[in-house]
Amino acid sequence: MLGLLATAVLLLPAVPAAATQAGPGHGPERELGDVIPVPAEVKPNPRTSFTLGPHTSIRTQVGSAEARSVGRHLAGVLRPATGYSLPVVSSGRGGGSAVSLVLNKHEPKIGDQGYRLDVGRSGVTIRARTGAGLFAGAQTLRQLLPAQIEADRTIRRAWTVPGGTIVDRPRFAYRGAMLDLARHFHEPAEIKSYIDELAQYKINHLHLHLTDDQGWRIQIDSWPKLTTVGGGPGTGVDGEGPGFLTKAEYTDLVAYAASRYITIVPEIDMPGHTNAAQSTYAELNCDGVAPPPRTDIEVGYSSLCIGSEITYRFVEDVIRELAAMTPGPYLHIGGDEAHATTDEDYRTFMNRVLPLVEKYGKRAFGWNEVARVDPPASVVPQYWGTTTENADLADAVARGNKVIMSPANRSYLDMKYDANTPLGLQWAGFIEVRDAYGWDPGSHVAGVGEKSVLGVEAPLWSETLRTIDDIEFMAFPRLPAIAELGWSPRASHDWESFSRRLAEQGPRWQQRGVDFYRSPQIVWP
Ligand code: TNX
Repeated sequence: MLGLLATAVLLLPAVPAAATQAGPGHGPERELGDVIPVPAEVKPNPRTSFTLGPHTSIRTQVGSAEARSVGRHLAGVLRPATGYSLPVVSSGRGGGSAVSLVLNKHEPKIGDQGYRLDVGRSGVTIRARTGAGLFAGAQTLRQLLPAQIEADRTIRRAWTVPGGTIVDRPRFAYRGAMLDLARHFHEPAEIKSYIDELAQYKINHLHLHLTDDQGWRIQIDSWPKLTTVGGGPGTGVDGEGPGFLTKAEYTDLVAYAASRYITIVPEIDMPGHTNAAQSTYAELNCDGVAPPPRTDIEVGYSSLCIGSEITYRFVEDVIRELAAMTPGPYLHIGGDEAHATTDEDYRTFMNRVLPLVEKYGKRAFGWNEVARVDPPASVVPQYWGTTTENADLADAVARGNKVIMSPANRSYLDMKYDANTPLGLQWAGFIEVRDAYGWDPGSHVAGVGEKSVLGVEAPLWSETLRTIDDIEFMAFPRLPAIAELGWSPRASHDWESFSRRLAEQGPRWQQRGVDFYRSPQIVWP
């Protein structure tokens, strides 16, 4: 009997029926639209699925450098997994199996950042009005391919994309993430690997918190000791290592991010959170005495000297140099937790500094406290509160300001998941993935409606974080939740659907070596 059974097993086809049904990945066959963020419109057509093969090429429009660079990026991520050569060729050269990238200024229904993706039997065509749109479509395509595509070429898989059409565009123009280099410096290579992850979820801004009480992490030529001292040894929390970005490193990061359609938003926090600068340059203090450097995690004790002209020379020098190396439109001036600055001084300071940002061609971001000074409508307050009412913010919106939503009890990636999370803080509460997903940026704060929201952001403060593994463990799986709130239409909001699609990201992170928290709220494959 036993022997017979064994024979029967041996006679079974090499690929068991169950596996055929299950398709290439784990679990059920991927459907068109099973990606994060979920696309705006999905029309599946099960009869036209496309399989990438050894003769597939990536075809880009003749003469379009943008389409070509997106094509090269796509080939770069798909070649190592498939082992296929996937040559990037100009359209018009031959027919056959292809992924085609087409720029068309008049493509309907997709806006400036969206795309249309058609999957037919002989290929995939991505159409967009801009390079950003093509890039977004390419990220969708990556997620529609089986998870193994990014790592394992020893297992033979069918690199199949489900058939049909996606028409997709973002709900909000700004989808951001933030890294805090001031509390612990993160190396350029770590920032780049985070950028690579962000891009896959259609995050298009990376805010860098470059200065704080502990450290100063960006080279400023006119005040060189900011980095040689303020970015020197022992300036991380608890006296950890040195670190700062040279101008060359910053410029290289800006370019790296831009090649993934991500804009860098640099922040210099002021008039509080300035101990690193004030302990380095005595003249930045009202009494002319430099305070000792600090690497504890207290907040709200430092303030630039509001009545002193040197303060504004310093601030203008920093803004001028930073603006000159920042091609993006935004420059963040902090403004949070200025508890050591009187309300009147805070107003005086902002009224002098906000015009400086404009003078150097940038639009100012500030933490939501900046709304208290009735800033011009061009200023963008970033909401980090934990309540759903904030009169100053609502008033700013009534005056015409646009805002960024990053409520600390929902989108702060440095909050612990639960009481057992080894890293992170908990002042805004625990944030499980369902909490991160379960809010609506377009109606979260009373009086701040959809039209006043420029976008969302997921900040990650680094008091307790050192390595890229630490960053990843806190960001995943919550970052994709914030990314979906920023991109996908409000009507698509659905925990069951999101959590199922999120589960599918687990094997992908594993294969890319990305650390993540195995939230018990998700049924991981
Ligand atoms: C509050 S959020 C801060 C930061 C801290 C963070 C820790 C904000 C604008 N200020 O200085 O790093 O909490 O979660």
